[in-house]
Parts: sequence; structure tokens; C-alpha cells
Amino acid sequence: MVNVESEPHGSRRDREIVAARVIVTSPGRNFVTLKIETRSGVSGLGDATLNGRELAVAAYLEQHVIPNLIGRDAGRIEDTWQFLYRGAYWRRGPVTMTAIAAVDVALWDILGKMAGLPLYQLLGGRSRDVVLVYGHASGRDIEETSAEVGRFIAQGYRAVRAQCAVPGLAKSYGVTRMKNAYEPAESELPLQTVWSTAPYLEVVPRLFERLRADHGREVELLHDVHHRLTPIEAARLARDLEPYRLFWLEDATPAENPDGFEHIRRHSVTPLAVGEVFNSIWDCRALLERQLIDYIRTTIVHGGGITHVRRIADLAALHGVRTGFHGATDLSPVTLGAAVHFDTWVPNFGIQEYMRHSEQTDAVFPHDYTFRDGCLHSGESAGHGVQLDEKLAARFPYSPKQLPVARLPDGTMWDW
Ligand code: GCO
Ligand code: MG
Repeated sequence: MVNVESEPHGSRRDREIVAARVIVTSPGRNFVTLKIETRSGVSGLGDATLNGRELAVAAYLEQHVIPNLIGRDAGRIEDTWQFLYRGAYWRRGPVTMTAIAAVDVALWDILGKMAGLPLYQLLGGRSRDVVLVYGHASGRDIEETSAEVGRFIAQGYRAVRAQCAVPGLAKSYGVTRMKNAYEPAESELPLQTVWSTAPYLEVVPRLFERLRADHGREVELLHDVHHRLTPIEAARLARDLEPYRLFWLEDATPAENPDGFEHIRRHSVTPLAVGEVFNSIWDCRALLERQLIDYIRTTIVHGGGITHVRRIADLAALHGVRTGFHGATDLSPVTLGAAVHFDTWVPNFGIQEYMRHSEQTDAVFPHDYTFRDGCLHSGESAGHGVQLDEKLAARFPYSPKQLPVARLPDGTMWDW
């Protein structure tokens, strides 16, 4: 063994993990955060939020991970990742990979603080000046959605996701009356919603025809199908949307079976984005290697942290696929902060989703990243630049919430 006592970024003793805690808080919505502390007093934060299944990750961390962290060298980020992944025997899955991500991000945060460097610098430095983001516009009909897209453009956004209510359905994915924020996990037990494919396939091309007519060709437009179409229906929608030059069509069909994407590719050149529900490189592999998608959405919190998502991004780069990280409000500011640093570095960056958190959430998680001219800026403070105000967090106790479910009009269970 080499003597590591005199390493410039603190001695082995300074870096020893002496405490780790899970903090659950609900400033408007639930967030799970892991805080790791070293003997020298440097601490790091990792997001562990898995929407609707928060306490499963909290228990995984508290019962099975934290006892293994105490006494470890916080500088051994890779070895800790391998220990938690290989050492668990039961690999992968959203709960495990979210827990691993929380540890990983907290350790990168500690490393940054010990080195006095922002996270993007640790990863290899800046590849771009700004991080392009897209915001979420929605409305009860085409008219209202187009007005909302206009409001986003007026706020400086250069890329906007557009979702509009489906005629005849009481509730549509992505449509909200709240400005900026969309919060699907609304009730203690899942809200029952109804899904109908035919009216959806009619309204979406009409929406984008109108958006191009109202807002021109320059703004980037995106749309999320949220896993609801069969492969051939998705192919038809992707083809029907071609005249409106989407930046991407997201989760057009469930991606457990990558072969479904062959059908979409065969019929259309609309760019495709997939991966927010993936949690490891093995979920992404076939879609990337067969070049069936254009953007990979697997992000830090659900994809095993920076250490693992970096490998996914590298595999994507080999196949001409760019990153387009998930950034809904159920991913905490800790994930967004880490993601903006990653986006600043990653060579094959595409875009970053940005749904603004509520003022309450921002107050609990003071952060360095800022939005300007349609882009996010990471800030220059050491680590990922996101803090947790624990006193304020304690004022917002956990409140059980689950995501909705969807059924077809005849009662058949469907993908929400
Ligand atoms: C998106 C996502 C979200 C998810 C949410 C689930 O593209 O932003 O699809 O809206 O539904 O993150 O918790
Ligand atoms: Mg999505």
C-alpha cells in the first residue's frame, strides 16, 4: 500500500467519513437528501429522490448503505461505487441505483470542496459557455398552449416542450394550471386517469402545426409522449410531426423492448429521446449501440450518479447520441446543480430539461446555478454548489404522494 497521508487534498484521516444522514423534507413536494460528513468537517450532499417511492430509498440508505460508509475514505469515489454496485450482489433497479447515486454525488461534492474546485472542473473542465435548457409549456387547448409557448419565448427560452390537453379526456399528462411547474404526484394513493390514443394522435400534429405558424422555425420544440403509444402508433406520430422539425419526441413507446424503436426509425427522421426511467448503462446499451435514439435522458440521480452516467454518456458519444438529462421538479436542486456541472463538461451535450422548482424548494436548497437567456450557468463555487438549509427543511415533514395511473376507456390498465 502507498502512503497516502501526505496527499495535497487532505490526508486519509481528514477524508474519513464519520457520519452520514438521510434528510427527508417536503417543501411543496418530497425530497430525500443524503449528507455525508468527513472528519475534517467537509460535507457533501447527494439527491436520493425517487418520486412516489421516496422512503424505499431512504430505508435502503439508512439500513444498508450508511453502516458501510462510516470509516471509509471519502476520496475513494470509484471504489465506493464498485463496492455498492458489485458488493450488493442484487444489482441495478431504481431504488438501488438512486441510493448509489446519492452517495456518489455527495462524494464528488466533498472532493470538489476539498480541492476548492467546481465539479465541472473535476470532470475535465468546461466544454461550453452555457447550458441550453428547455422549459415546459402546456394548455387546455391548442390556443392556450401556443400562448404559453409564447410566454416562455418571451422569458428568453430558446427551447420549449409543449403538451396540450387531449380533447375528451378529463386529465392529460403534462398539462397544468400552475405556471412553470407540473406536479403529477398529487395524492396519497394514485389518481386514476383515462388514456385514449386516437384523439391524442389527432391533436398533437395540429398543435405543432399551430406552434410553427405562431412562433416561426427558430425556436426548438419538444414533446413527451410519456410511454403511451405502441411502436407503430409512435412511428405514425413521429412521421406526422416531421414538417414541424421537433428537437425531439420523447418516450414515444415504452423502452423495455428496444426493438420497438426500429419501427419508429423505419418510418421517420424525427429525433428521439429516451431514458428517464433507465437506471444503468445496461438499460441504455441496445438503444445506443443500434443508434435507435438521438438523445439519452438517464440522469445522475436515477442512473447511479456521476461515476456511472459518465460511462453512459461516453457510450452514447460513440454512437452519435447526445445527452438530454431529465430535469423534472421531482429531481431535487442537488441533482439539477450536479447536472448543470456535468452538462458544462460533457462533450456530447444536447440539452437540459429545466422545470423551475417552487420558491419554497429553492429556499430549502440554496444553490449557485442561475438561469439567463434560455440557459443555465453552473456557478463557480466548489463542488456542485447546492446546499440544504436543514432548519428550514425540518419545517416541511414528509407527505406521502404517489404518481397517477392510467387506464383505457374500457378499464384496461395502461402506461401512465
Ligand atoms: C419529464 C418526465 C416527468 C415525469 C416525472 C415522474 O419528461 O419531465 O416525464 O414529467 O413524469 O419525473 O416523476
Ligand atoms: Mg419525460
